[in-house]
Parts: sequence; C-alpha cells; structure tokens
Amino acid sequence: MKKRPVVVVTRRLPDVIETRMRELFDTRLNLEDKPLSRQELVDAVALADVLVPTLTDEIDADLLAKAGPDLKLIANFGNGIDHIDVPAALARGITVTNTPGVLTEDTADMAMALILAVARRIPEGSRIVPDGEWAGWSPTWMLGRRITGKRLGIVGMGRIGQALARRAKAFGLSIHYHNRRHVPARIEQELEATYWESLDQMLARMDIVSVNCPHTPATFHLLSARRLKLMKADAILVNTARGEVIDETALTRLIEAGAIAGAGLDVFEEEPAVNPRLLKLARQHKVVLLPHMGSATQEGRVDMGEKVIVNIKSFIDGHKPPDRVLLSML
Ligand code: 8YV
Repeated sequence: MKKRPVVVVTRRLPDVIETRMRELFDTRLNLEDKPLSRQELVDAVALADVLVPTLTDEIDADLLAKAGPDLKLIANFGNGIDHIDVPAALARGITVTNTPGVLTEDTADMAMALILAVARRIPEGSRIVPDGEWAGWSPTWMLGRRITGKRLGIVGMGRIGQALARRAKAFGLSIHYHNRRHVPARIEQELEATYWESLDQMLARMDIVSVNCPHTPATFHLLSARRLKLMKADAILVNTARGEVIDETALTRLIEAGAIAGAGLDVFEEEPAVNPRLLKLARQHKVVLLPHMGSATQEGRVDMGEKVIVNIKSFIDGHKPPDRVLLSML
C-alpha cells in the first residue's frame, strides 16, 4: 500500500482525529454529519485505498463488488461489524479491522445505568418534577424495585459483559452468564459468576437479563419469542448490544401483556426507526429507550479514532493490524 493512501471517512469524527488523519493520510472527509447515500458509498469504495465506515454504512457484497482495485482495508470506526459483509471483504483480499476494548467501560456503564433507570424509575421521576406533577412525598408512591440481592443474567460474557458484571457485583447483584464457552476460571472466580450452558434455563431464573453479545447470524433473534416467554413476569431486560439479537416485536407484545416487567433498550432492530408500540410503552414508563448512545463519550470517540489510525498505520507499514477481524470471530 502507498505510504499516503486515500482514506475515505464516511462520518464526522472528533476534530483531533480528523486533523491527525489529514496529517498522516490523503484523507477525504464527509463534512456533513449525515450518512453517505448509496451512490456516495459506491463512489467512496471506488476511490478509496482505505475506507473508514461506521455502523450507519451498509458495506454489503454488492457494494464491495463495485470497489476499486486499490481498496485494501476497511478500518471500521466501531466495535460491531454486523454492517459489513466480512466474508465478502476477505474473499476480495480486503482486510477488516474494528475498535475493540476502548468502548468497553462506557458501554458497560450504560448497561448498568439502564438497569438502574428501569428498576428505580429514574426517567419517570425526572419527568414528574419539571412537569409540576410532584404533589408531595408519599410512602407508597414511585416505588421501584431493589436491585441488591437480585440475579443478573448476562448473555455474552466478552469484554463488555465482564465489565458490566464487575459493576453489577459492586451493586450486590449475583452474576450469571451464558456464553459459547466458560470465561477463564480466574475471571469466573473474581466475579463469583455462575455459567449457564442452557440459555433457556438461565432466562427462566433471572431477575434482570442484559444482552452483551455481538449480532452475528448465530445470534439473530437469540432472544426469540419462545425464549422471551421463559423470563419471569417481574424481570427486566436490557440491551446495549444490537437490536437484532432480540425479537423486538415479541418483546413488545410480552411487555404489553405484563409477561415481562420492563426493558431498557439502547439499540433497535430498525434504528433509528422504533416500533410505535415501544414508543407508547415508553410513554407509559414501562420501557426506557435511548438512541444508541452506549459508547457515546467524548473520550471514547477519540480512543476509537486513535485505534482506527493505529490499524491503518500498521497496515501501511506492511504489518497485520492489531484489530483484524477474522472469520472465526463471526
Ligand atoms: C459505536 C457500537 O458508536 O461500536 C459499536 O459496535 O455500536 C457503537 O457504540 C458505533 O459502532 C460507531 O460506528
């Protein structure tokens, strides 16, 4: 690859990152902060040596077929790579990288915040005061649910799942998890975590369930209607991973029917479009909905940008970039 490759960045990034990228590479920025149209993406892959997309760009096989011969690296700004057809990219000899690690703590904070927000009715309370509906304190008013002593089931015990487990343990929750395999014994001991090989059995026993696995073909609707029905009627479900992991229509129906107590969702199947019935449940304070802001901290975005730069530089220097996505990870 050329020493000063054409790097096409599809969205605005923090100033400090854009400046650094302009110094290092022949960087082409999208100066409007909105996703590129399909035609603009086609033009981008035709021009680029390196493409820096985000989760709002659909990098599918059709698009990759229109890439120019120079496109050799897709350095994703983000951890999740479900918007990229990785097998198609690798088959064309295009390396794919992501930004793991640097958004772990922020996303785990948001999962914990959603647990507290739903259990302790924080958004509802914070609306009542400014809306002038606070008539005075009452012993039986605005009662939430205690989280201390409850069981948290984590679906997907990777970096973010473990970071959430550490927080939840400090809040007095007992930690349970379902994962393709056990985490190392040292971590299981530190977290006093119980491994459930059967997701079905775990779901039936948990007070709170948090989704922390990536969206892959194997995890699409992992929390299917059948599995969601196994959850306790007083349980809470939290998702800071990807909307597609949960059958959102089934979840909505079960909350409407009182078969699941509530949910805290930062991600949606068709985001930014959200099922109107979920919006109604939010107005009834049965769910807390956030606009995919799990990793949205100023520091995190700079860290992600730095990771993207490290991956590009490593690739230019002829190395295998540190955050290469491999088929075995999908
Ligand atoms: C990022 C995310 O904001 O990294 C991820 O997988 O879902 C988000 O937190 C996004 O990917 C930026 O492209």
